[in-house]
Amino acid sequence: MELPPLTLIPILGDQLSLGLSSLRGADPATARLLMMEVADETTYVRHHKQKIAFILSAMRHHAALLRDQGWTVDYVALDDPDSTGSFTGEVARAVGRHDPARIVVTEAGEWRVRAMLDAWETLFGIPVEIRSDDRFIATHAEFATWAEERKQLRMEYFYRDMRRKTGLLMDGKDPVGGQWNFDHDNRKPAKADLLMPRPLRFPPDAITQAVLALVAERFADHPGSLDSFAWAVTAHDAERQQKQFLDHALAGFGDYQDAMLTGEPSLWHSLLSPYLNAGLLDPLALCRAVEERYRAGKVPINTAEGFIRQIIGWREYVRGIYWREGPDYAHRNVLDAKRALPAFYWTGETDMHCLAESIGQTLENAHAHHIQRLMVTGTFALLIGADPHAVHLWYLEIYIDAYEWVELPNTLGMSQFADGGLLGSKPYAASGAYINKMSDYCKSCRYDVRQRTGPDACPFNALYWDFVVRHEDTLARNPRMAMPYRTWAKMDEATQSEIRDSAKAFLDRLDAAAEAY
Ligand code: FAD
Ligand code: DLZ
Ligand code: SF4
Repeated sequence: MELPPLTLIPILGDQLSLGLSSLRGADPATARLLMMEVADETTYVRHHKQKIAFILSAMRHHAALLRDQGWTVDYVALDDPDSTGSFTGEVARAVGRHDPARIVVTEAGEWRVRAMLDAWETLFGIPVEIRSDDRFIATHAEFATWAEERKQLRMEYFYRDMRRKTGLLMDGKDPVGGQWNFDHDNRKPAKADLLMPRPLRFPPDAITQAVLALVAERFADHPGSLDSFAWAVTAHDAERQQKQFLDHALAGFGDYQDAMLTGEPSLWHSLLSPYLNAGLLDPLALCRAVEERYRAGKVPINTAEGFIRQIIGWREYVRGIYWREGPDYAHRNVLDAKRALPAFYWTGETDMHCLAESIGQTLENAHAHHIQRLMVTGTFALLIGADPHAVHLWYLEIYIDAYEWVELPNTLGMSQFADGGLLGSKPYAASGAYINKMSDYCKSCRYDVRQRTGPDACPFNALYWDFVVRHEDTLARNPRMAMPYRTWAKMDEATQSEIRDSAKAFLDRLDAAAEAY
């Protein structure tokens, strides 16, 4: 009897969802699933050790789950002596093993990998069906249509369309609470107390322990520590953390979204980004659970709206921008910034307490919350004129949730303004006053946040003004920058020179340290 033709279904490391589009309609009897731990993916940037460990362990657990559900999975381990080390090489070997009639795959999350998938049909001489990734709410076509109609691509208007599309927090055609956005209620500093929410920690099981040993041995020269690894690596445990967040942290999320505290890495944040991005959690289901809490009177509107906006607004919007702008987006540099990123980004060893705290925690956990990424490490890199591509590579390698579709627009666009304002209407440049307002960092810093110049002055202060003046040609016409330029013009010349000299002295010290490194 003739055997029915096989379908080969490669599943990438950020496609760990049982409802993945490539699996839909497939017959377990005639489908061969292919999961590949490959050297190319583990080294295309120097990923934080915990990022590699998380993805490999989650892949191994997901393969076991798929097998339990009746699928046949070919699993290529990283230390397989026959491995070619690349997605394309491993698909080629699988085609050789199974002689499939066709390949079905869900689209990749990066231009780099998309180019590989696009080449397979010609390379293997069989039909390759690339399905859209419907774990996202907006399709590429929807985003393109929305963007085409506009001069400025502001997230807020896109977000309103996503509210209408999903029906989340809607009363008929109107937003619940009578307004779309409650962001102005979300700006409170926090105080540490014993009742603060804590994320769950998941002790490594045998599979994770084997992966941790592999990563420790093979990626010893990658940044970060494995010591505190306690991430969930299954959908089941990710759902437990989701529930922990909904029960204990969500209520404070809105109020304290921008707060930062020494020794408190997670505050009221969800820590769900690694699971959402790898496919262990469903973003829409999470938003519906948040809405349910709001409708049941358990959380205030500013919290529910603020959280849902991050997911169906920002997360979807940055993905839309990534695919719309194309692979060249990674090389934009409107401010012509060229400085090397300081070595302390990989060690946390700096006397600036805000940076030491944000980077130290990143090296320990492969995670930092949004305002640390944006207003501490991001703003500092912006102010010193760090090369935005180098900044992008740092964020891509160092965070457990980093894939280019989400990381690049956040870094290059939102944080470094290297796209000239496609994502943000003005650069996220700020003096030390912002960090002082939103955190307790300055209280235990060797620098004085109130001083603008001199050896004890907070470096952010002079650097801020130096940035403003350096980019006058590009930024002075921006109405949202009018205030700083007016303030600068009102300063007397002696003050202006003192500030610029102070910034120059700091930047010279940075450059000297970079040369010595
Ligand atoms: P929470 O504060 O609990 O927020 C809930 C969820 O909202 C997040 O899990 C995330 O899925 C979503 N979200 C919030 N803000 C954003 C945003 N700006 N863009 C996209 N999704 C958002 N997020 C990533 O997932 N991967 C990245 O590589 C990444 N790189 C970033 C780089 C920079 C320079 C900046 C400023 C932000 C970056 N973000 C990135 C966005 C954000 O910082 C993280 O999503 C968030 O800190 C993850 O922690 P959490 O799950 O506790 O988030
Ligand atoms: C990030 C990553 C790493 C470190 N390793 C693997 C791997 O070994 N196998 C795999 O399938 N995926 C890995 N990934 C995630 C991929 O890089 C990701 O799927 C692509 O970047 C597409 O978004
Ligand atoms: Fe950071 Fe300046 Fe505050 Fe020190 S004083 S923690 S460098 S903002």
